[in-house]
Amino acid sequence: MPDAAPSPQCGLLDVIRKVVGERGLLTDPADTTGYTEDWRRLYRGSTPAVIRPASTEEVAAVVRLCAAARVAIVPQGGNTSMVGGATPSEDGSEFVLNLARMARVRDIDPIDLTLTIEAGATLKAAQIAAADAGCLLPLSISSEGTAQIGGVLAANAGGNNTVRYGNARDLVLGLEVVLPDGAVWNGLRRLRKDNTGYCLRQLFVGSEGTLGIITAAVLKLVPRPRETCVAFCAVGSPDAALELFSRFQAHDPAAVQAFEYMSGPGIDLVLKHIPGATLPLAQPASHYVLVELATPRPDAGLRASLEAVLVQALAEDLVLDAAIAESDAQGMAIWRLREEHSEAQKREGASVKNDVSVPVSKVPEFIQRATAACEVLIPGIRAVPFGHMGDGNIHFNVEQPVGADPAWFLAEDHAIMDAVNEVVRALDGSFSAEHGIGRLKPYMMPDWRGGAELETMRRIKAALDPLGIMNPGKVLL
Ligand code: 2HG
Ligand code: ZN
Repeated sequence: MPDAAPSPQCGLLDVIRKVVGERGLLTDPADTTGYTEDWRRLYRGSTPAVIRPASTEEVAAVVRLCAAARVAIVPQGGNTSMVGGATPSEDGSEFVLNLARMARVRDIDPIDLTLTIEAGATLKAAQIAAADAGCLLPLSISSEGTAQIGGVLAANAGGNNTVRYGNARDLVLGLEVVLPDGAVWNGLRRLRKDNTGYCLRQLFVGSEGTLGIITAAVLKLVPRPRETCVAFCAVGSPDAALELFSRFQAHDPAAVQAFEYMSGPGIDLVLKHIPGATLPLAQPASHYVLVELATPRPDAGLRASLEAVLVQALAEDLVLDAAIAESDAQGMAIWRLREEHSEAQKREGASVKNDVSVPVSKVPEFIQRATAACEVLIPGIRAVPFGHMGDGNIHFNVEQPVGADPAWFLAEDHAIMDAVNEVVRALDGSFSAEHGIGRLKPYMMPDWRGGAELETMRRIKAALDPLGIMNPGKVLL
Protein backbone atom coordinates (compact mmCIF):
# COMPACT_ATOMS: atom_id res chain seq x y z
CA MET A 1 0.00 0.00 0.00
CA PRO A 2 1.66 3.28 -1.07
CA ASP A 3 1.81 5.72 1.77
CA ALA A 4 4.33 8.37 0.86
CA ALA A 5 3.57 12.07 1.16
CA PRO A 6 2.94 13.62 -2.24
CA SER A 7 5.99 15.00 -3.90
CA PRO A 8 6.18 17.85 -6.39
CA GLN A 9 6.72 15.14 -9.06
CA CYS A 10 3.64 13.28 -8.19
CA GLY A 11 0.38 15.14 -7.59
CA LEU A 12 -1.63 14.28 -4.52
CA LEU A 13 -4.42 12.80 -6.57
CA ASP A 14 -2.02 10.57 -8.47
CA VAL A 15 -0.77 9.16 -5.19
CA ILE A 16 -4.31 8.74 -3.92
CA ARG A 17 -5.23 6.94 -7.15
CA LYS A 18 -2.48 4.44 -6.42
CA VAL A 19 -4.03 3.83 -3.00
CA VAL A 20 -7.66 3.46 -4.01
CA GLY A 21 -7.36 2.39 -7.66
CA GLU A 22 -9.21 3.79 -10.67
CA ARG A 23 -12.61 2.75 -9.29
CA GLY A 24 -11.91 4.60 -6.08
CA LEU A 25 -11.35 8.04 -7.54
CA LEU A 26 -13.77 10.29 -9.44
CA THR A 27 -12.42 13.54 -10.84
CA ASP A 28 -14.59 14.23 -13.88
CA PRO A 29 -17.18 16.90 -12.92
CA ALA A 30 -19.80 14.83 -14.72
CA ASP A 31 -19.15 12.09 -12.12
CA THR A 32 -18.63 14.26 -9.05
CA THR A 33 -21.64 16.59 -9.19
CA GLY A 34 -23.96 14.08 -7.52
CA TYR A 35 -21.68 14.20 -4.48
CA THR A 36 -21.36 17.97 -4.18
CA GLU A 37 -24.98 18.95 -3.81
CA ASP A 38 -27.08 18.19 -0.74
CA TRP A 39 -30.41 16.39 -0.77
CA ARG A 40 -32.36 19.59 -0.21
CA ARG A 41 -30.42 21.46 -2.93
CA LEU A 42 -29.56 24.19 -0.47
CA TYR A 43 -25.83 23.92 -1.04
CA ARG A 44 -23.95 23.46 -4.27
CA GLY A 45 -20.32 22.73 -3.41
CA SER A 46 -17.43 21.86 -5.64
CA THR A 47 -14.58 19.36 -5.33
CA PRO A 48 -11.58 18.29 -7.40
CA ALA A 49 -12.17 14.67 -6.40
CA VAL A 50 -14.52 12.20 -4.81
CA ILE A 51 -12.43 9.49 -3.16
CA ARG A 52 -14.12 6.13 -2.66
CA PRO A 53 -11.89 3.83 -0.59
CA ALA A 54 -12.74 0.15 -0.28
CA SER A 55 -11.15 -0.61 3.11
CA THR A 56 -10.22 0.97 6.42
CA GLU A 57 -6.54 0.77 5.42
CA GLU A 58 -7.29 2.75 2.27
CA VAL A 59 -9.22 5.38 4.24
CA ALA A 60 -6.29 5.68 6.65
CA ALA A 61 -3.74 6.00 3.84
CA VAL A 62 -5.82 8.69 2.11
CA VAL A 63 -6.23 10.64 5.34
CA ARG A 64 -2.47 10.46 6.02
CA LEU A 65 -1.80 11.83 2.54
CA CYS A 66 -4.36 14.61 2.92
CA ALA A 67 -3.01 15.55 6.35
CA ALA A 68 0.51 15.77 4.95
CA ALA A 69 -0.75 18.01 2.15
CA ARG A 70 -3.11 19.96 4.47
CA VAL A 71 -6.07 19.18 2.23
CA ALA A 72 -9.48 19.10 3.90
CA ILE A 73 -11.77 16.08 3.70
CA VAL A 74 -15.57 15.94 3.76
CA PRO A 75 -16.66 12.46 4.88
CA GLN A 76 -19.83 11.41 3.12
CA GLY A 77 -22.28 8.51 3.38
CA GLY A 78 -25.66 8.51 1.63
CA ASN A 79 -25.64 12.31 1.41
CA THR A 80 -29.05 12.59 3.05
CA SER A 81 -28.09 15.31 5.53
CA MET A 82 -30.79 17.90 6.15
CA VAL A 83 -28.21 20.49 7.25
CA GLY A 84 -25.57 20.27 4.51
CA GLY A 85 -23.35 18.15 6.75
CA ALA A 86 -21.75 16.21 3.88
CA THR A 87 -21.46 18.94 1.25
CA PRO A 88 -18.04 20.39 0.38
CA SER A 89 -17.41 24.13 0.28
CA GLU A 90 -17.92 26.12 -2.92
CA ASP A 91 -14.23 27.00 -3.36
CA GLY A 92 -13.20 23.53 -4.55
CA SER A 93 -10.53 23.12 -1.86
CA GLU A 94 -11.97 20.01 -0.17
CA PHE A 95 -12.01 16.36 -1.18
CA VAL A 96 -15.16 14.33 -0.64
CA LEU A 97 -14.43 10.93 0.93
CA ASN A 98 -17.39 8.70 0.22
CA LEU A 99 -17.73 5.45 2.18
CA ALA A 100 -20.20 3.63 -0.12
CA ARG A 101 -17.70 0.94 -1.16
CA MET A 102 -17.25 -0.17 2.45
CA ALA A 103 -20.56 -1.91 3.01
CA ARG A 104 -19.79 -5.36 4.39
CA VAL A 105 -21.46 -7.03 7.34
CA ARG A 106 -18.41 -8.14 9.31
CA ASP A 107 -20.21 -10.10 11.97
CA ILE A 108 -23.67 -10.74 13.36
CA ASP A 109 -24.31 -12.53 16.62
CA PRO A 110 -27.87 -13.32 17.76
CA ILE A 111 -26.65 -14.35 21.23
CA ASP A 112 -24.62 -11.22 21.87
CA LEU A 113 -27.35 -9.35 19.94
CA THR A 114 -24.75 -7.41 17.98
CA LEU A 115 -24.18 -6.44 14.36
CA THR A 116 -20.70 -5.40 13.23
CA ILE A 117 -21.05 -3.53 9.98
CA GLU A 118 -19.08 -1.15 7.79
CA ALA A 119 -19.90 2.53 7.48
CA GLY A 120 -21.04 2.48 3.85
CA ALA A 121 -23.85 -0.06 4.34
CA THR A 122 -27.25 1.56 4.15
CA LEU A 123 -29.37 1.54 7.27
CA LYS A 124 -31.89 -0.56 5.33
CA ALA A 125 -29.20 -3.17 4.55
CA ALA A 126 -28.27 -3.25 8.25
CA GLN A 127 -31.94 -3.73 9.21
CA ILE A 128 -32.24 -6.58 6.70
CA ALA A 129 -29.08 -8.26 8.00
CA ALA A 130 -30.50 -8.06 11.54
CA ALA A 131 -33.87 -9.43 10.43
CA ASP A 132 -32.20 -12.32 8.57
CA ALA A 133 -30.61 -13.29 11.88
CA GLY A 134 -34.00 -13.19 13.64
CA CYS A 135 -33.31 -9.83 15.31
CA LEU A 136 -34.32 -6.19 15.02
CA LEU A 137 -32.04 -3.19 14.58
CA PRO A 138 -34.35 -0.71 16.28
CA LEU A 139 -33.41 2.40 14.34
CA SER A 140 -35.79 3.66 11.68
CA ILE A 141 -35.58 6.95 9.75
CA SER A 142 -37.36 8.15 6.63
CA SER A 143 -34.15 8.09 4.56
CA GLU A 144 -33.07 4.61 5.68
CA GLY A 145 -32.93 3.24 2.12
CA THR A 146 -30.16 5.70 1.26
CA ALA A 147 -28.62 6.87 4.55
CA GLN A 148 -25.49 4.91 5.48
CA ILE A 149 -24.43 3.64 8.88
CA GLY A 150 -21.40 5.96 9.09
CA GLY A 151 -23.50 9.05 8.45
CA VAL A 152 -26.32 7.83 10.66
CA LEU A 153 -23.87 7.51 13.55
CA ALA A 154 -21.90 10.66 12.74
CA ALA A 155 -25.21 12.55 12.88
CA ASN A 156 -26.58 10.58 15.85
CA ALA A 157 -29.80 10.01 13.94
CA GLY A 158 -32.96 9.56 15.99
CA GLY A 159 -36.03 8.80 13.95
CA ASN A 160 -39.21 6.95 14.63
CA ASN A 161 -38.23 4.52 17.39
CA THR A 162 -36.44 6.88 19.78
CA VAL A 163 -39.48 6.84 22.06
CA ARG A 164 -38.66 3.20 22.85
CA TYR A 165 -35.01 2.51 22.01
CA GLY A 166 -33.26 5.89 22.13
CA ASN A 167 -31.14 7.47 19.40
CA ALA A 168 -28.33 5.99 17.32
CA ARG A 169 -26.00 6.81 20.21
CA ASP A 170 -27.86 4.39 22.45
CA LEU A 171 -27.34 1.55 20.00
CA VAL A 172 -23.57 1.80 19.56
CA LEU A 173 -21.35 -0.58 21.48
CA GLY A 174 -18.17 -0.13 19.47
CA LEU A 175 -16.60 1.88 16.66
CA GLU A 176 -13.70 1.84 14.28
CA VAL A 177 -12.54 5.33 13.38
CA VAL A 178 -9.82 6.79 11.18
CA LEU A 179 -8.49 9.80 13.07
CA PRO A 180 -7.51 13.09 11.42
CA ASP A 181 -3.81 12.09 11.35
CA GLY A 182 -4.64 8.79 9.63
CA ALA A 183 -4.25 6.58 12.72
CA VAL A 184 -6.88 3.87 13.06
CA TRP A 185 -8.69 3.48 16.37
CA ASN A 186 -10.14 0.00 16.60
CA GLY A 187 -12.79 0.16 19.28
CA LEU A 188 -15.01 -2.54 17.79
CA ARG A 189 -15.81 -4.05 21.17
CA ARG A 190 -19.19 -5.63 21.76
CA LEU A 191 -19.32 -5.32 25.50
CA ARG A 192 -22.33 -4.19 27.47
CA LYS A 193 -20.08 -3.05 30.29
CA ASP A 194 -16.73 -1.40 29.62
CA ASN A 195 -15.64 1.39 31.95
CA THR A 196 -12.10 1.74 30.67
CA GLY A 197 -11.48 5.46 30.70
CA TYR A 198 -13.22 8.04 28.58
CA CYS A 199 -16.01 6.77 26.35
CA LEU A 200 -14.42 7.58 23.01
CA ARG A 201 -17.13 6.11 20.85
CA GLN A 202 -19.66 8.61 22.14
CA LEU A 203 -17.32 11.43 21.18
CA PHE A 204 -17.48 10.41 17.54
CA VAL A 205 -21.21 9.68 17.50
CA GLY A 206 -22.82 13.03 16.69
CA SER A 207 -19.53 14.71 15.75
CA GLU A 208 -20.69 15.00 12.11
CA GLY A 209 -17.37 13.94 10.64
CA THR A 210 -15.45 16.79 12.29
CA LEU A 211 -13.32 14.58 14.57
CA GLY A 212 -12.63 11.55 12.40
CA ILE A 213 -14.15 9.13 9.92
CA ILE A 214 -16.27 6.28 11.25
CA THR A 215 -15.43 3.20 9.16
CA ALA A 216 -17.31 0.46 11.05
CA ALA A 217 -19.52 -0.02 14.09
CA VAL A 218 -20.88 -2.60 16.48
CA LEU A 219 -24.60 -1.99 16.88
CA LYS A 220 -26.95 -3.37 19.51
CA LEU A 221 -29.83 -5.49 18.31
CA VAL A 222 -33.01 -6.53 20.11
CA PRO A 223 -35.20 -9.62 19.72
CA ARG A 224 -37.44 -9.31 16.68
CA PRO A 225 -41.07 -8.33 17.30
CA ARG A 226 -43.58 -11.13 17.00
CA GLU A 227 -46.57 -8.82 16.80
CA THR A 228 -46.78 -5.27 15.38
CA CYS A 229 -49.87 -3.06 15.10
CA VAL A 230 -50.12 0.26 13.28
CA ALA A 231 -52.99 2.73 13.54
CA PHE A 232 -53.70 6.10 11.94
CA CYS A 233 -55.93 8.42 13.96
CA ALA A 234 -57.59 11.77 13.40
CA VAL A 235 -57.55 14.03 16.46
CA GLY A 236 -58.86 17.52 17.13
CA SER A 237 -55.67 19.15 18.39
CA PRO A 238 -52.04 18.53 19.37
CA ASP A 239 -53.27 18.44 22.99
CA ALA A 240 -55.54 15.52 22.08
CA ALA A 241 -52.59 13.82 20.38
CA LEU A 242 -50.52 14.18 23.56
CA GLU A 243 -53.32 12.86 25.71
CA LEU A 244 -53.61 9.83 23.41
CA PHE A 245 -49.87 9.25 23.77
CA SER A 246 -50.24 9.28 27.57
CA ARG A 247 -53.05 6.76 27.34
CA PHE A 248 -50.99 4.34 25.27
CA GLN A 249 -48.02 4.75 27.59
CA ALA A 250 -50.18 4.16 30.64
CA HIS A 251 -51.83 1.10 29.06
CA ASP A 252 -48.61 -0.69 28.17
CA PRO A 253 -45.43 1.40 28.31
CA ALA A 254 -43.34 -1.40 26.84
CA ALA A 255 -45.45 -1.60 23.68
CA VAL A 256 -45.20 1.87 22.10
CA GLN A 257 -42.59 1.69 19.35
CA ALA A 258 -43.51 4.91 17.51
CA PHE A 259 -45.86 7.79 18.13
CA GLU A 260 -45.84 10.31 15.30
CA TYR A 261 -47.74 13.55 14.88
CA MET A 262 -48.85 15.02 11.54
CA SER A 263 -50.85 18.14 10.72
CA GLY A 264 -53.75 18.46 8.28
CA PRO A 265 -51.69 20.68 5.92
CA GLY A 266 -48.83 18.14 5.97
CA ILE A 267 -51.10 15.23 5.03
CA ASP A 268 -52.71 17.38 2.31
CA LEU A 269 -49.25 17.91 0.76
CA VAL A 270 -48.52 14.18 0.83
CA LEU A 271 -51.89 13.39 -0.80
CA LYS A 272 -51.23 16.07 -3.43
CA HIS A 273 -47.66 15.17 -4.37
CA ILE A 274 -47.06 11.49 -3.62
CA PRO A 275 -48.54 9.11 -6.19
CA GLY A 276 -50.66 6.38 -4.64
CA ALA A 277 -50.97 8.05 -1.23
CA THR A 278 -54.51 7.87 0.13
CA LEU A 279 -56.16 8.87 3.39
CA PRO A 280 -57.37 5.74 5.21
CA LEU A 281 -60.19 7.71 6.88
CA ALA A 282 -63.56 8.93 5.58
CA GLN A 283 -62.98 12.60 6.44
CA PRO A 284 -59.89 14.79 6.50
CA ALA A 285 -58.92 16.29 9.87
CA SER A 286 -56.71 19.06 11.22
CA HIS A 287 -54.35 16.77 13.13
CA TYR A 288 -53.30 13.14 12.88
CA VAL A 289 -51.35 10.56 14.82
CA LEU A 290 -49.60 7.37 13.76
CA VAL A 291 -49.11 4.90 16.56
CA GLU A 292 -47.13 1.68 16.26
CA LEU A 293 -47.13 -0.97 18.96
CA ALA A 294 -44.73 -3.91 18.84
CA THR A 295 -43.69 -6.74 21.11
CA PRO A 296 -41.29 -9.70 21.01
CA ARG A 297 -43.75 -11.66 23.17
CA PRO A 298 -45.94 -14.20 21.36
CA ASP A 299 -48.92 -13.75 23.69
CA ALA A 300 -49.07 -10.01 24.37
CA GLY A 301 -52.43 -9.40 22.64
CA LEU A 302 -51.34 -6.08 21.17
CA ARG A 303 -54.26 -5.77 18.82
CA ALA A 304 -56.67 -6.01 21.76
CA SER A 305 -54.65 -3.37 23.64
CA LEU A 306 -54.70 -1.05 20.68
CA GLU A 307 -58.43 -1.46 20.23
CA ALA A 308 -59.14 -0.97 23.94
CA VAL A 309 -57.33 2.37 24.01
CA LEU A 310 -58.88 3.54 20.75
CA VAL A 311 -62.44 2.48 21.57
CA GLN A 312 -62.29 4.42 24.83
CA ALA A 313 -60.71 7.46 23.12
CA LEU A 314 -63.33 7.39 20.34
CA ALA A 315 -66.12 7.21 22.91
CA GLU A 316 -64.73 10.36 24.55
CA ASP A 317 -64.16 12.17 21.23
CA LEU A 318 -60.47 12.31 22.03
CA VAL A 319 -59.98 10.44 18.76
CA LEU A 320 -62.31 11.48 15.93
CA ASP A 321 -61.68 8.51 13.66
CA ALA A 322 -59.12 5.73 13.38
CA ALA A 323 -57.89 3.09 10.93
CA ILE A 324 -56.00 0.02 12.09
CA ALA A 325 -53.76 -1.67 9.52
CA GLU A 326 -55.04 -5.17 8.70
CA SER A 327 -51.93 -6.24 6.82
CA ASP A 328 -48.25 -5.36 6.40
CA ALA A 329 -49.15 -3.57 3.17
CA GLN A 330 -51.70 -1.39 4.95
CA GLY A 331 -49.20 -0.68 7.71
CA MET A 332 -46.64 0.39 5.12
CA ALA A 333 -49.20 2.61 3.36
CA ILE A 334 -49.91 4.36 6.67
CA TRP A 335 -46.19 4.80 7.34
CA ARG A 336 -45.77 6.25 3.85
CA LEU A 337 -48.16 9.08 4.74
CA ARG A 338 -45.74 10.02 7.47
CA GLU A 339 -42.41 9.28 5.79
CA GLU A 340 -43.19 11.09 2.54
CA HIS A 341 -43.65 14.42 4.31
CA SER A 342 -40.14 15.62 3.39
CA GLU A 343 -40.50 14.70 -0.28
CA ALA A 344 -44.00 16.22 -0.52
CA GLN A 345 -42.80 19.43 1.07
CA LYS A 346 -39.88 19.62 -1.32
CA ARG A 347 -42.22 19.24 -4.30
CA GLU A 348 -44.53 21.97 -3.01
CA GLY A 349 -41.84 24.66 -3.09
CA ALA A 350 -39.30 26.31 -0.82
CA SER A 351 -39.42 25.38 2.83
CA VAL A 352 -37.43 26.16 5.93
CA LYS A 353 -36.81 23.32 8.36
CA ASN A 354 -36.66 23.54 12.13
CA ASP A 355 -35.65 20.20 13.62
CA VAL A 356 -36.30 21.01 17.25
CA SER A 357 -37.09 19.26 20.50
CA VAL A 358 -38.94 20.31 23.61
CA PRO A 359 -40.04 18.32 26.65
CA VAL A 360 -42.75 15.93 25.44
CA SER A 361 -45.36 17.62 27.64
CA LYS A 362 -44.67 20.95 25.89
CA VAL A 363 -45.16 19.79 22.29
CA PRO A 364 -48.73 21.17 21.90
CA GLU A 365 -47.77 24.56 23.36
CA PHE A 366 -44.71 24.66 21.12
CA ILE A 367 -46.72 23.95 17.96
CA GLN A 368 -49.28 26.59 18.81
CA ARG A 369 -46.76 29.31 19.74
CA ALA A 370 -44.33 28.62 16.90
CA THR A 371 -47.18 28.68 14.35
CA ALA A 372 -48.35 32.05 15.69
CA ALA A 373 -44.79 33.45 15.64
CA CYS A 374 -44.25 32.45 12.01
CA GLU A 375 -47.61 33.81 10.89
CA VAL A 376 -46.78 37.17 12.43
CA LEU A 377 -43.38 37.18 10.72
CA ILE A 378 -44.57 36.22 7.22
CA PRO A 379 -48.27 36.46 6.42
CA GLY A 380 -49.39 33.50 4.34
CA ILE A 381 -46.58 31.24 5.56
CA ARG A 382 -47.74 27.64 5.92
CA ALA A 383 -46.67 25.76 9.05
CA VAL A 384 -46.22 22.02 8.45
CA PRO A 385 -45.25 20.56 11.83
CA PHE A 386 -44.78 16.80 12.00
CA GLY A 387 -42.64 14.20 13.63
CA HIS A 388 -41.68 12.27 16.64
CA MET A 389 -44.14 13.49 19.26
CA GLY A 390 -43.36 10.57 21.56
CA ASP A 391 -39.83 11.85 22.13
CA GLY A 392 -40.56 15.60 21.85
CA ASN A 393 -38.87 16.08 18.44
CA ILE A 394 -41.03 18.07 16.04
CA HIS A 395 -40.00 18.99 12.52
CA PHE A 396 -41.47 22.46 12.56
CA ASN A 397 -41.13 23.02 8.83
CA VAL A 398 -42.66 26.03 7.15
CA GLU A 399 -43.62 26.29 3.51
CA GLN A 400 -43.45 29.46 1.46
CA PRO A 401 -46.69 31.39 0.98
CA VAL A 402 -48.52 30.27 -2.17
CA GLY A 403 -47.13 32.17 -5.15
CA ALA A 404 -44.19 33.72 -3.26
CA ASP A 405 -40.71 33.80 -4.79
CA PRO A 406 -38.82 30.77 -3.41
CA ALA A 407 -35.50 32.66 -3.36
CA TRP A 408 -37.05 35.50 -1.37
CA PHE A 409 -38.54 33.02 1.08
CA LEU A 410 -35.26 31.13 1.57
CA ALA A 411 -33.45 34.40 2.21
CA GLU A 412 -35.70 34.76 5.25
CA ASP A 413 -34.48 31.46 6.72
CA HIS A 414 -32.54 32.92 9.64
CA ALA A 415 -35.41 35.20 10.62
CA ILE A 416 -37.81 32.23 10.52
CA MET A 417 -35.47 29.94 12.45
CA ASP A 418 -34.86 32.65 15.03
CA ALA A 419 -38.60 33.20 15.53
CA VAL A 420 -39.19 29.47 16.01
CA ASN A 421 -36.18 29.06 18.24
CA GLU A 422 -37.29 31.85 20.52
CA VAL A 423 -40.26 29.63 21.38
CA VAL A 424 -37.98 26.59 21.64
CA ARG A 425 -35.77 28.42 24.11
CA ALA A 426 -38.72 29.58 26.19
CA LEU A 427 -39.74 25.94 26.53
CA ASP A 428 -36.24 24.67 27.42
CA GLY A 429 -35.78 22.89 24.12
CA SER A 430 -33.02 22.34 21.58
CA PHE A 431 -32.62 23.98 18.17
CA SER A 432 -31.15 20.77 16.77
CA ALA A 433 -32.86 17.55 17.81
CA GLU A 434 -31.74 14.85 15.38
CA HIS A 435 -30.48 16.38 12.11
CA GLY A 436 -27.36 17.96 13.57
CA ILE A 437 -25.67 21.30 12.96
CA GLY A 438 -23.93 20.78 9.60
CA ARG A 439 -23.33 23.91 7.55
CA LEU A 440 -26.73 25.33 8.32
CA LYS A 441 -26.56 26.02 12.02
CA PRO A 442 -23.01 26.62 13.33
CA TYR A 443 -23.90 30.32 13.65
CA MET A 444 -26.33 29.41 16.43
CA MET A 445 -23.77 27.59 18.55
CA PRO A 446 -22.25 30.57 20.43
CA ASP A 447 -25.70 31.78 21.45
CA TRP A 448 -27.00 28.38 22.53
CA ARG A 449 -23.92 26.55 23.70
CA GLY A 450 -21.62 29.41 24.66
CA GLY A 451 -19.23 29.58 27.61
CA ALA A 452 -17.64 26.44 28.98
CA GLU A 453 -19.63 24.09 26.76
CA LEU A 454 -18.55 25.58 23.43
CA GLU A 455 -15.01 26.13 24.69
CA THR A 456 -14.75 22.46 25.64
CA MET A 457 -16.00 21.45 22.21
CA ARG A 458 -13.43 23.71 20.56
CA ARG A 459 -10.62 22.18 22.66
CA ILE A 460 -11.69 18.68 21.71
CA LYS A 461 -11.74 19.66 18.03
CA ALA A 462 -8.29 21.29 18.28
CA ALA A 463 -6.84 18.30 20.15
CA LEU A 464 -8.06 15.70 17.66
CA ASP A 465 -7.86 17.71 14.46
CA PRO A 466 -5.15 20.35 14.98
CA LEU A 467 -4.84 20.93 11.23
CA GLY A 468 -8.58 21.49 10.89
CA ILE A 469 -8.89 19.15 7.91
CA MET A 470 -11.95 17.16 9.01
CA ASN A 471 -15.19 18.53 7.57
CA PRO A 472 -14.35 22.21 8.06
CA GLY A 473 -17.17 24.69 8.53
CA LYS A 474 -19.49 22.11 10.06
CA VAL A 475 -20.70 22.16 13.68
CA LEU A 476 -18.15 24.75 14.90
CA LEU A 477 -16.99 27.82 13.03
C1 2HG B 1 -38.23 12.62 9.29
O1 2HG B 1 -38.53 12.47 10.46
C2 2HG B 1 -36.90 13.21 8.96
O2 2HG B 1 -38.97 12.24 8.36
C3 2HG B 1 -36.99 14.39 8.01
O3 2HG B 1 -36.21 13.54 10.11
C4 2HG B 1 -37.73 15.55 8.53
O4 2HG B 1 -37.92 16.69 6.42
C5 2HG B 1 -37.76 16.79 7.63
O5 2HG B 1 -37.66 17.89 8.17
ZN1 ZN C 1 -37.28 13.01 11.94
